[in-house]
Amino acid sequence: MAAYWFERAWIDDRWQKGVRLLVADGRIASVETGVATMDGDERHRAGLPGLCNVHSHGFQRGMAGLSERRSRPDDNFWSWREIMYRFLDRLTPEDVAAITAQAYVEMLEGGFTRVGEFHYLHHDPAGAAYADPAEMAGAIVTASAASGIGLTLLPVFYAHGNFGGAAPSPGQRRFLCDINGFSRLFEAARTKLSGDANIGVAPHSLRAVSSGQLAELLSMSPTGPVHIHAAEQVKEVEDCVAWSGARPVEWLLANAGVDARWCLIHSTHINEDETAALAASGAVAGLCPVTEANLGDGIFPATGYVAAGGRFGIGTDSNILIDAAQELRSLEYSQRLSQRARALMASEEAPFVGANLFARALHGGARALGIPAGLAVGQAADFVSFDLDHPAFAGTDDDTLLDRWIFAARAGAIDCVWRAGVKYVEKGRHVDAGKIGAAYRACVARILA
Ligand code: NGQ
Ligand code: ZN
Repeated sequence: MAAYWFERAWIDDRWQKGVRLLVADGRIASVETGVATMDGDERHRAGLPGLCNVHSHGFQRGMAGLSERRSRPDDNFWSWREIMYRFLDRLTPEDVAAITAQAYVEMLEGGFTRVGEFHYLHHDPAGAAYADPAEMAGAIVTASAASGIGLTLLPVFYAHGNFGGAAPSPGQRRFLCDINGFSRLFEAARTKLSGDANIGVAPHSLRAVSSGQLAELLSMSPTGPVHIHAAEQVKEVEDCVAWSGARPVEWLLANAGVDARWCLIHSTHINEDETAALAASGAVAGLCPVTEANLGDGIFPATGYVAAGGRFGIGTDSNILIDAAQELRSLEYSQRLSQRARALMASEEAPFVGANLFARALHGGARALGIPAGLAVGQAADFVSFDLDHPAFAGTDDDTLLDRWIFAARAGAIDCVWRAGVKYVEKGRHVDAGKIGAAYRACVARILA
């Protein structure tokens, strides 16, 4: 049994003073508030639950910064995707494990304690299944174990190149399954999980999956999370309308039984009716503001969605830059830039933007990954401490603490990060950052040589 005492900790959606946590077997055994510290407690000044990263493609970390060069006058999401397909073309399971472990180290250092890995790079470079169909899923599990991060594995079903069952492109060959092949892959992946890892199903997008296949996938995983990319690009919305007469989120809400198990990744291009209906569905919008800016996707109507009662989680998606504070900051700034106003992701009852963003991402993220949220008895001991000596916290008070982290801290605000009761990050650095970083650098150097 380990004991931690915090001057203040984020319990039940607010800062509470004098918080003592007892941790046993990776879980929180007791939470006391308003208590004094005792001999033997490990003491910290501010503690908060780690966030869920609802959407990651781990391998894409290996190409971060390599697609920022203009190659044609109309560089866009689709030309970026070609670069991304060329990067993944020859990756081995060992490469995927090395790159993904680095991404997960950065996630822990950036305030995330669990990741939803939207995993679609399944097959060998020729597009043939490995002898173990879940070999690549095993690489993800290896990366999560090496870093310590919690894992929600989301094996992706991918069968078509566009709406209406269009043939896939050669660059997509490593992603493709039929339903039977996917069922074997899914079950083989499940057997690789341990601890509190869980699994969900991820139809890649309405571009890649037919409606019949979607129904089969849902029956394959009747209780876990369901994640799908939706309405990220305007062209995708137009193609969906041409195919079905409905927009992607509209189609899903009308035809797929979207409920609290679902996380609709991006949902960038939604009209007012879709905004209200998505909010009412109980599903989570999986927002990835840094990637969405990087790829030129557009701006999610977050203020209207939240006003309608909508839930969201945040994801690092392409892993171009991994940092929970940066995702939340980018979300607020996208709303400010488009509405030419300030302090938007807040309300009269919850006027501090940072606290409001954090609480919403905490709850929405946990729902999206199928786990309970926050620091409470029985839950995984996944928490973060701040270094209150960081200049951004000067003269801090509880109300503005999260605003200072999200808007003003650059780097260095996070001191320690515990995951399942193990301290993986100390003074802002992962305990195995040296070893995992060296393997990562060698891997990427080899790929780029
Ligand atoms: C992905 N990523 O699957 O990695 C996608 C691009 C697609 C993002 N959307 C490919 N950020 O959507 O077809
Ligand atoms: Zn994605």
